Amino acid sequence: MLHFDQDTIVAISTPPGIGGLAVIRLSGPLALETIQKYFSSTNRLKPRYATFGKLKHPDLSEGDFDDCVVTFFKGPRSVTGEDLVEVSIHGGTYVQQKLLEVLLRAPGIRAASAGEFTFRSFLSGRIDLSRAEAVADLIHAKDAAAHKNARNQLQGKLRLLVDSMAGKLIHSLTIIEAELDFSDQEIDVSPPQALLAPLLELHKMTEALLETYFYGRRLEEGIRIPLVGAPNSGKSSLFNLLLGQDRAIVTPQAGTTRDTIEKSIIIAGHSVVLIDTAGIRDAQNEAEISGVDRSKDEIEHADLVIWVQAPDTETASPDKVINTPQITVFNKVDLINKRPENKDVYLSCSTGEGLDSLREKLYEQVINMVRTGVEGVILNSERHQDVFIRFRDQISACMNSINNEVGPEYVASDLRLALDILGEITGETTPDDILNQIFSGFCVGK
Ligand SMILES: Nc1nc2c(ncn2[C@@H]2O[C@H](COP(=O)(O)OP(=O)(O)OP(=O)(O)O)[C@@H](O)[C@H]2O)c(=O)[nH]1
Ligand SMILES: [Mg+2]
Repeated sequence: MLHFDQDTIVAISTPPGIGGLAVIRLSGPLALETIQKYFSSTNRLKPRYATFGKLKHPDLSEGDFDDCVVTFFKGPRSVTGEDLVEVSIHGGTYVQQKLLEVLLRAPGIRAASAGEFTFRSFLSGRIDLSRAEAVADLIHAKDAAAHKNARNQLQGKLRLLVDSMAGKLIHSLTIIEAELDFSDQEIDVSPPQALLAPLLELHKMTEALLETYFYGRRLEEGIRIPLVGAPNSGKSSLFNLLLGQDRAIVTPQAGTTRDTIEKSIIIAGHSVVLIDTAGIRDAQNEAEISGVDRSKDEIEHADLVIWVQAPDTETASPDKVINTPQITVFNKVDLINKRPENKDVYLSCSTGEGLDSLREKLYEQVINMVRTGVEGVILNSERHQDVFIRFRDQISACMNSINNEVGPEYVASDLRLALDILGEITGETTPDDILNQIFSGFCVGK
């Protein structure tokens, strides 16, 4: 639970466990005073200077318990907007715990909640909500594409886009309010119909933005590519080859794979989830029936399906026609002389023939899925999607009001509501419970 208070908070800001160095951060009015009780150095702590010294612990007979480097940032010129102290110490669990223990004993100091440092940055106006969320995305980014998207958002691209959309709404609002103010006077004001064109433009822009969400989710979760086909066609053999490790069990017996197995690889800078599945056939026993159901489920949720066929097996197909892009792979070409026509890739898992061609096709398909976004913005969070859906609907409501020639005061109130919805992206109008939910999703120390 996040607190709206002025307490000084402390937390370890590096992942738990033994590392090279650990950073412990203190933020709040007592940060400097508190660290000075336990830090000794020949140099004075100056803002924005790193100072080498020793840490003292009142309970330890040896006095010093670690060397450290302390950096002090005087508020408001710090990331939290408050006095902030960062202590770099050796990354051993004992050393970290000892320092934390002694700091938490100091009066007026409490342990930070998850995301509380970033929350304070937000409260002090150092970053808006969309940038705070990008911090979490950046930490979790698994590949170059997700990292680039998080960086764009962190650098404020979403904020800029929202500001420009809000600017357009405010312009419309000014026109309507002028009409309200001067409607009883002989002054020429624009009719509300003049607002339809800019509102339609905003509507289209929002639609385009919402269309990026599908790709944005793939950036977060990875592009899902199951290998499907009849039992024994060589799905698990291919899965292992693409991963470069013997992850799935391969045997000559049809029906070897029962449960789905997932593993991520990077293709064209994107995280791709490869899924080995049970061979599709009219299964007899319960375990295999469940396995086949799971295979069909994977086909439903796939972004791209690799269909594996082989000369010594039946050709499996799903119960219904699927619209998902597919690559048909004809495997075990080492066993035959004459190849069937119209397959995308002719492969032999035994000799490796055709593997490069399959890799090229996978690369092309992944590149095909890449979207550039609107002004560099790709929506990747459900919260943002929800806000923009409500925003789009509110813009429609504004246009309807104008078309139905309701009074300008109603149009103005519709426009204000749209503006409020947009403010939820940057945090200006975001309810407290949503803020809590967002920041508590961070780790402690961030
Ligand atoms: N000759 C030849 N044999 C292959 C090739 N690829 C796979 N096999 C063999 O075919 C058999 C089945 O391979 P798997 O990879 O287990 O097939 P699967 O599609 O995963 O089978 P299920 O899990 O039962 O659905 C094994 O004996 C493999 O060694 C190939 O390219 N050439
Ligand atoms: Mg298998």
